Amino acid sequence: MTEEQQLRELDAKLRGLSVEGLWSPASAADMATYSKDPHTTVLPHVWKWPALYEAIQTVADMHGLDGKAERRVLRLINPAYLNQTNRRQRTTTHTMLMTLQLLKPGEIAHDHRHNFAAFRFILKGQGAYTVVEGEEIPMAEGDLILTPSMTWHGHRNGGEPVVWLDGLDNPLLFLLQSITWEAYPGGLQPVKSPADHSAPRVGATRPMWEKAAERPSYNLHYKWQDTYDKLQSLADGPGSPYDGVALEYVNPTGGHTMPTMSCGMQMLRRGEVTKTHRHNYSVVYHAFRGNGTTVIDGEKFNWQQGDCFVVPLWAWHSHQNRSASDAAMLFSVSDLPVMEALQLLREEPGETG
Ligand code: GTQ
Ligand code: FE2
Repeated sequence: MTEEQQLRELDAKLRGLSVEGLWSPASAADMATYSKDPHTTVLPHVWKWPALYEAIQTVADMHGLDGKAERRVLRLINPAYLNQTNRRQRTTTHTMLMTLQLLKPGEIAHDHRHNFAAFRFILKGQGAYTVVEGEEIPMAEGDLILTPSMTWHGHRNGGEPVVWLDGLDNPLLFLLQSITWEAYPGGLQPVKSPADHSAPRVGATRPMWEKAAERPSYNLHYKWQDTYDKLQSLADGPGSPYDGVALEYVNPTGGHTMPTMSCGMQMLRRGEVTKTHRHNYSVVYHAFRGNGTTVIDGEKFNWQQGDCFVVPLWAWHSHQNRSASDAAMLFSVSDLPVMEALQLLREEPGETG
């Protein structure tokens, strides 16, 4: 027997013992792909708004929500993951899933809760609201509404067709093999007495008889007007060299939006071109206002209002507002908090910047 044959025989025997030698050709080939830079399977991609909007309207015209699906949702699938046979791996990035959702007048998307966290960024329409843990939150254009892990939530519409973007961390929870989901018994949770739920929780008062542990440590509703005013107040300053006037939606303790996802809104002033950098978290953007170009690893990706696009982790990137007269606004979500919590966060400036 040759040495090679002996090794293969040993490999087969070891396999029977549920072990594997690092000398196997497969192991060696895998080791050879390691380098000082991370490798990602996430691809850069732009989803154009007109096609997305037409698709969600077409399905809304075809049938109501009842019995067809839990939510009327269009999943944005990264081209790299279109052929994944497991539905849970057909996602926008390896950690995040973005979906476009439409709720018609009179429709109810029943209450449920899950341990994957989600948010809604409202794009179009008035008169719908999301109920989160008994709080009725009106959905208005440009608002961000959070449904943190395990919060009961559902959507109801008493107005026009309303369209929003959902962001979810369930690809990450899939990887951790920890996804849970449950329907609210009876379908609809009771709504608490009307109150201004959008009031800032920091410095706000609370009934003393509520146990401290029952008080949510998050803000559920970020109104567009507040975000816009803050952007305007910073418009004449230097901003960030890589992102322009960029805001993070912070939780009341000053931390990231949620433990697994950081949401942001950045303004690129007219003609603004940012410097190039890269980091080991991925970002999904939505062009809320304006037109621009994002250069990702040397390739130009043009975006118009309504488009969504992905900047994969460790890809060099810079943004440009193509308008000489109007500001561009980019809504974004990233998995930065995950990398930070694991003490794996890395960022590098580009050569020119
Ligand atoms: O609106 O609660 O896109 O539970 C995926 C799962 C939206 C939602 C999605 C969900 C929701
Ligand atoms: Fe949900």
